Amino acid sequence: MKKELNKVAKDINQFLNLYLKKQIKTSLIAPMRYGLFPGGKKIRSKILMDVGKICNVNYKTLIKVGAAIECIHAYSLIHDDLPCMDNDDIRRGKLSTHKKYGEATAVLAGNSLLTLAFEILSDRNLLLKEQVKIKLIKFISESSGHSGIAGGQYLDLNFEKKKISIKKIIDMQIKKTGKLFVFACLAPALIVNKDKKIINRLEKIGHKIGLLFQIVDDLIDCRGNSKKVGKKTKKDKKKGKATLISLLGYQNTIKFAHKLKVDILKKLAIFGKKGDSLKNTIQLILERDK
Ligand code: GRG
Repeated sequence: MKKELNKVAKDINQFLNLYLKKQIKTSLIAPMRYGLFPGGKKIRSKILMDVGKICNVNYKTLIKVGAAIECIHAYSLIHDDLPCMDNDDIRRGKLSTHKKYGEATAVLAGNSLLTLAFEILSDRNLLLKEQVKIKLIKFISESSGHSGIAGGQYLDLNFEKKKISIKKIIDMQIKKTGKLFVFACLAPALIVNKDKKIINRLEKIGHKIGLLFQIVDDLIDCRGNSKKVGKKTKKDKKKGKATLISLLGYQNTIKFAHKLKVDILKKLAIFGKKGDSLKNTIQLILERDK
């Protein structure tokens, strides 16, 4: 299982490395590379590949779509670490991008990774019909903006040190983290033009996987093994972050996560054996310790 994840990570890094080599040489390439490489786990791209198996989409095509997802993800991490956001000095086991290059450069490198994602998805070498590319770009834009990652981040910062209902916390986490997972779940279905029923089901699955991923992230923060995780931990409590743990406690949050997994597996059942790879990734998400 981990082997498959590592292969996806390697193939995406290889693609991105070549893609950046072909760019005009500017001073922002180095901080962009710093935020991208060696990079994180590539879980979102693994999910993209898993759904690709369900929808019979070509692996090489999905590597390019995954590269776009990872650019947006890396951008969100660079901006998340800034002093005006979560103010973190360490990310992926090294200095966060603004600590290494300064705040202004980190903001601009992040912005450039966002637009690089759109460049990759509109590239002529991505062998998809123009109409499909437009659909993907529209959907990844919606997932990243005010009704997606940026909107979720706004709520996350706004909820600090306040008593927030479980419904609102879940809504915030689905936006902040879940929306990119929804894109990963839906992109293969959009590529092969699956019917509305399948699209709706994959959208729900994506929301739940994203939420599960964020809940496990909060549990990892609470357990607090900074060395293993490659970033500072036990921050959520200090910052007064609104998480399910802050509301339900650690043990009940674990129970919540297990229920969520069962729920996802039920929703996946209609795909039969084709959904096995995705099922394994969900187990990996639940069991992860970094
Ligand atoms: C509009 C894209 C965009 C960003 C601006 C800063 C910001 C708004 C949003 C922050 C979103 C954010 C950082 C959510 C947390 C998601 C999360 C759990 C990140 C950790 O993901 P992993 O564990 O990281 O997959 P690796 O390092 O493995 O890639």
